[in-house]
Amino acid sequence: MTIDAAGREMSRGWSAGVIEGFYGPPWTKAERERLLDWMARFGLRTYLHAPKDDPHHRAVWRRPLPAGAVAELADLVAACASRGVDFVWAIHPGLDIRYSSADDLAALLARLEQVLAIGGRDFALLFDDVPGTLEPDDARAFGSLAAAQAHVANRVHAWLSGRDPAGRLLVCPTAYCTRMADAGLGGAGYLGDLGRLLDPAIDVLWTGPEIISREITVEHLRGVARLLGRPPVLWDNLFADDYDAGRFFVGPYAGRPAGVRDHVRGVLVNPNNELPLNFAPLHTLGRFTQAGAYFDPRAAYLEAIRDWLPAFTLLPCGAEPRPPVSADDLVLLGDCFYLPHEHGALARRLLDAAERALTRGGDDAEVRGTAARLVALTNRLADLEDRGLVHALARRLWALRDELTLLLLRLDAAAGRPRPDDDHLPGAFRGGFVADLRRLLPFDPGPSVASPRAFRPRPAILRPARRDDLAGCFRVCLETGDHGADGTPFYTDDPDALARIYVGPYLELEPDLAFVLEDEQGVCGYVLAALDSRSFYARYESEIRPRIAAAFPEPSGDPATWTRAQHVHRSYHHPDYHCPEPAATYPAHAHIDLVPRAQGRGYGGPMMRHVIDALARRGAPGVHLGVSSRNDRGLAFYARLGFTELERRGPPGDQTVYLGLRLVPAAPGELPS
Ligand code: GDL
Repeated sequence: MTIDAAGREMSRGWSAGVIEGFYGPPWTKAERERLLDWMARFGLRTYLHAPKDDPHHRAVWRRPLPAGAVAELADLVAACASRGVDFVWAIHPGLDIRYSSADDLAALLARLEQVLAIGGRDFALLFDDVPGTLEPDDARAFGSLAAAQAHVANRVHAWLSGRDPAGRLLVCPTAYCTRMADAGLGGAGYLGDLGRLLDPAIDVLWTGPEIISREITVEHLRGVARLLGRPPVLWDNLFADDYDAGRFFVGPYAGRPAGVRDHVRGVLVNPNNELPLNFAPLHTLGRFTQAGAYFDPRAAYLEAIRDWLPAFTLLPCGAEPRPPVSADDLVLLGDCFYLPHEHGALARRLLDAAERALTRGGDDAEVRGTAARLVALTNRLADLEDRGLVHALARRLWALRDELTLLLLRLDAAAGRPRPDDDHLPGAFRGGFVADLRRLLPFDPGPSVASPRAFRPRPAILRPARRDDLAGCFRVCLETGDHGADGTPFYTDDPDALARIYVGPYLELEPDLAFVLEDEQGVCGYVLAALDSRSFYARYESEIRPRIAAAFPEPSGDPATWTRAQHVHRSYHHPDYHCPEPAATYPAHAHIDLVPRAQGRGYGGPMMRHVIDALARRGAPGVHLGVSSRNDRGLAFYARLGFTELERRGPPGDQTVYLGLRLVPAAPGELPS
């Protein structure tokens, strides 16, 4: 593992941190200092300097750094050192290097010499976004791009080691994600050859299955490590926004289970071009590095937003006092600019409601309320004290406000109240050549993105849960969250609400008693258990509940107006740890959920028997579980497995029936319970 609980580096790995590796204006000195302050605060301790559009990094890499640039870099090296952040200096020679040229190698080393002289120790050679083929003289000398790049990198590394044995070198390959490798970029066998030829002490950067990877799994990283002969250092573009001028990303570091940390030599994120918008992404990355076995991105996001709130202080302007920006406002806004492949829960809910209102008519009060609140918020945000933040947000908020205003006008028109003051004028609104091209080229991502895995029908298998099953199990919990039916429509404001108590704690505290059912589409069920309910609840109380209660405040106001998620949030604050009597006889408990496609196929019985066997093997004398008194099928199912009723709780007609099963024969003379 390369990142320990305090986010520090271990072995020769790289601690988590930031790559300034995007296209667009490089950050200024002041912005970098702010970044480093945040990094030190969040426990992120590597800064990789690789601004694509700094000419000294890429376009004119052969020329010696001018004195002004050296002085700026020296300040940056010192700024990193004063905050305990490792400075890594990158050069990007790949656009026109001749790999066999002694002059080009000398030019590279001369640059490194300049950076060593001002205190730099760690370096990166970047070959991303460069031609995947060789010029004829290099092809003759090396035969393959991999051999050519390995030659240069190994020479640089050997030279560096001679200067400072502790200095480290990172290389970014030309095929730096699975999609590029699969497309044959760099030639057949490029990555395998590079992994074989590169000195084992050189680390390799990798962006995941894609350039912008929605998910990076442990399984994926295992494959990459096999190919490269070493675990990669993630160059994570999750928050990069240089490729889309209309967006930015302030959602949480997500789609990477905590277990990923054990399969990389470092996690570096290449974030939003606009430095002020990186607070929450980096805050959550810090939490990811420090989390235990399970990381809850939404909770980390809510915490980051609360910490970010002071940056949203309004200027004291105007006669009327204006309401301050609240954490709820900021969550709503952040949900509209969440992650590349995912809207935040509130934005998704607004979109769903808008679609319903526009296509089916009916009650549009919720849409109007949320849209109007966002429009008012975008107006208020022009008056922040932090002008850098205003300027970073301005153009995207303008676009958001325009579209929301159009939405409100369309709803008015649908309700028979067309408004003459619509200023969405063709040519000005959504105009321009690029917009016309977009209209000409409707873009359908198609099945390869929507369902990347080819359909291979096979029966589901039951296997021990792994750390990276968390997201799949959370999905199962949601899809069975409405008394066994799909709860998705009822938990749009917080889809993870139920799983945070019914799944997360079991995977975290009782991983050996957690089993998942997996079919060709992924996790489709689970059975989870606790060996000793009282000690399980005690650990939940001390290790987990404080975390989730802090992230999700107790809802206030009339409970009749709460969403279902809010009722669940209340239970974070008022837990029910009931254990049916005789508790000593039935100390274990278990529960099972199967999504509809896995129901009625005979999986439930074997799954329950499996967990019962596991509990018995670990010495549990008995197990209990709760079933709704209205769930006749469930009651019959457990009766067939040998469970008997222990007690009932709750109002008549809607009771929880507690059932128990003895796992060891009663000792002679013991009274039957
Ligand atoms: C890339 C570039 C990076 C850019 C990012 C997002 C790598 C290794 N290189 O391909 O500079 O910011 O995509 O557009 O990711």
